[in-house]
Amino acid sequence: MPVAKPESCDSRVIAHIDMDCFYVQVEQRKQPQLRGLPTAVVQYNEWKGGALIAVSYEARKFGVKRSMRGEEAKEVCPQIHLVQVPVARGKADLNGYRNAGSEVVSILARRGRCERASIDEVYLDLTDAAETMLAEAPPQHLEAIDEEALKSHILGLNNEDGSDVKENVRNWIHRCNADHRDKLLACGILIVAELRMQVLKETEFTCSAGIAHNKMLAKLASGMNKPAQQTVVPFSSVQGLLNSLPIRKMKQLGGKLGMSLQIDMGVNTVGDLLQFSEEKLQERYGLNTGTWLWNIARGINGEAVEGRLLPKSHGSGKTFPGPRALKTVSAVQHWLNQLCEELSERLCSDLDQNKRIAHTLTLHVRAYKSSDSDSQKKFPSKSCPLRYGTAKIQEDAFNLFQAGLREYIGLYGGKSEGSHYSGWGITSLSVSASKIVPIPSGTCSIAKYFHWQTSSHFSSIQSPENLRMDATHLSPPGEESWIEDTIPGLGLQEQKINVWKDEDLACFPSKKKEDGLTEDTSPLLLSGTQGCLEQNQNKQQREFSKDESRFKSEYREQKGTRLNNKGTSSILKFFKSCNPSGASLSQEHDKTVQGTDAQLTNGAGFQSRGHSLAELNEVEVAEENERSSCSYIRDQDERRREAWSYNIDEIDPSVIDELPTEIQDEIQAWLQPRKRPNNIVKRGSTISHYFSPTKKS
Ligand code: DCP
Repeated sequence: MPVAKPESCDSRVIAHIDMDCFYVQVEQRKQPQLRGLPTAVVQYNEWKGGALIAVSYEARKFGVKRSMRGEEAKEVCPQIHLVQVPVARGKADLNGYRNAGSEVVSILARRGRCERASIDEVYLDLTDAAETMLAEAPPQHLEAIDEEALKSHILGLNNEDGSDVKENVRNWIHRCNADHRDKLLACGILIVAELRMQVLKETEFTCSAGIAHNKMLAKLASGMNKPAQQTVVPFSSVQGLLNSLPIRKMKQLGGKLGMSLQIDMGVNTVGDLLQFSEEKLQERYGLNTGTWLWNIARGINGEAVEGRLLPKSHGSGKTFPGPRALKTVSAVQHWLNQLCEELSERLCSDLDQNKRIAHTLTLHVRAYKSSDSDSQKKFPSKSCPLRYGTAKIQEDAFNLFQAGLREYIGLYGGKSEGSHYSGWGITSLSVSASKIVPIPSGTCSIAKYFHWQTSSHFSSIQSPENLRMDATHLSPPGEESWIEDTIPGLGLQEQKINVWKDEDLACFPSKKKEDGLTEDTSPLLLSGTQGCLEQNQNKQQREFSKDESRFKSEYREQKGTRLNNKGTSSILKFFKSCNPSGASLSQEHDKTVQGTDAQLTNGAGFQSRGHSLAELNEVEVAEENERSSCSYIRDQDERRREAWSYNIDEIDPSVIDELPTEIQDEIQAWLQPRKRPNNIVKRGSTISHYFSPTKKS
């Protein structure tokens, strides 16, 4: 549940930076001949040309959508270039995209506190930088304002017909009588424009940005004018922005809470929330959430930008749709081993590069049973303390699977071993490592840490009670010790969690004890060996640096001809100079800068990110009375599936944690069993209403 945080009394300047069609840009940088052409990145599953996961803006103009498969995209845009996501270990390899995201983060972090929110999104707290600018070089005295800043969209700025939009922006930035908050935002406009140009020069990626007084508003604004543009929300325009915004579009309201607001309270837009007192909302949703809801209706959001440049968790997953479903324990074990190997590599790399350690291993599974007696039952997710070493992670993940399977198929169904098919199918597997915390600085404490972890695990073979205790010990400081739900499942497997058996430790070396048992030894405890951690790491680093140096030399070559354009002051000029033939981005940009056109383009752009739920809600209302609750839910799922045109089995589970939060919310809402709505109030609340050009903002 969301928690209300008091908004700091001093004004803040927060930016949300969102990369444009990110995976496409990464692929276009690798193949510059694709720049400016209709391009899409497709998933590794090649069925019907593969599912599209990122679509260039040039392709979007032809009606290509992320929900399509490659073949459909070819139908609407025969000249489209489809690039397959890189594959490793038989699954999508996102490392190239993650690294590209890190390049951007490292540039953005130069001007303020930076929080990496997903694979392609970042929040920045620019308050200090803006205050400094205001004190030292206030924008109202600036004679020359950068072109890119002048192209900003300032919500509520009156761009009457015929007026020069850039001139209006210049005047807004120059206002001497503006209040302190708007003056800070004016600084934010200049800083963000400069940062975006810097990102473009150093990485060749364009991004869009929202600039406002808090994270919530900045995030809403960044998607409004894409690609390669920035949108500002002055305080006076907040209510206009929120009033007709569909409630489910708000961060944290895409799931159960948003659904309850619609179903139980008849709230379809953020503006609808204004009718409820804080007490009423607290009565219904508890003190914290009630206050949080009351606040967001008024654009108040005190959430701080966390200084976090690294991901909160690591995951590796794979889907097995349709006939590819895994039907034997040995097939599951094979794939779990692959996934754990990748996870282990990433953990080692994180440990080595960032000195961070993960504490919890979680297994998520999607499954079906062919004896359909209890089709609603989900395969339970299971967690346990994470032990470093590929073989250990593989073993623990497999044990978690066995424990989950027993619960899923019932006590007597668990006899399926080896290659024996026993009436279930696994359509998705993912392992993740979470509760990642920095190791206290200094090798000595790292060594102690591992020693402690090792001895904790020695006791974990004894009983579920010990497991519970271990979890408490292993929890990062200040974190809740363990999720109770996960304990019973582990109890079932207690005899199988045998830390002594590991011999194939890809990450940490083991040494044989005299009694024949194997003892964990951290590479950090073993002077001289440094273990496979380093070997893995060196291998990875060699690969990365090979890629990197290849990129750098290509980049240097290109830079000579393309990037040495010191006089270029805008993204438009930049692309014109570096790709005269691929003018479509420039055209798109030109078009979107033109007032009304801009809003229409926004509507389409935003719609493609998640239109279907908002539209669907209206269909739900119209048809609600005709359905029994059971078939209703089934139909809704079907309908939602069609509207979203995304097969749940095809969403790569390993990427979900890294995707933008609204997509995560959407997936979450989709996976949750739905209540039957009984009092939804029908309102004109589609996303297209929100972006309607006639709307006052
Ligand atoms: N992604 C994915 N699977 C999905 C959705 C997205 O793998 N179902 C990946 C590909 C995207 C990246 O995440 O490039 C970022 O997602 P966004 O929603 O930010 O979309 P884009 O960056 O592609 O486009 P936009 O310019 O609309 O933000």
